[in-house]
Amino acid sequence: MTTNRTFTMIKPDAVANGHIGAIVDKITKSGFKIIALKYTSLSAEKAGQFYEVHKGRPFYNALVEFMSSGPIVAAILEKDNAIEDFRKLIGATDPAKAEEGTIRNLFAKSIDANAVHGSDSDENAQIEGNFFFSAFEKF
Ligand code: DGI
Repeated sequence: MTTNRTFTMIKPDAVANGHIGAIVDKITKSGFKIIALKYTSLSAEKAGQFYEVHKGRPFYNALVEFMSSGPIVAAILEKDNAIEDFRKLIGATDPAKAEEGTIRNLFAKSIDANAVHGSDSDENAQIEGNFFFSAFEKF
């Protein structure tokens, strides 16, 4: 099923560095509508579940530790072609390779702490949105 929604997190590095406002501004100015938004945090257990697909990869433990190191912002966003357009807006996983003007180019320092998450498929956007938000929180 194709949807026009994606899921994002502003990761602990970007929250700690005071970039929530600038990132949300960039997201909304790029045409994404905020459907749900939450300031929260992940326990190591929850972070491990969220990134279960990467279990066994060399960076998995560091990723789980980083993602549970401080508060995050979770959000569901809506726009035509949301998945692809949002991946373009955030830029490459490694900020050193992210195009100029992308969120990771502007706000991320390293591949480990890369400022934002963006779903990579409609199916994962649904799963990830449901991980953080109950049905009555999503309009
Ligand atoms: O969808 P992305 O966040 O761009 O990338 P992903 O879903 O493949 O990986 C999830 C996160 O895991 C990514 O944002 C940062 C981390 N990661 C992915 N590949 C590597 C990595 N971290 C390190 N140190 N090295 C990697 O190759």
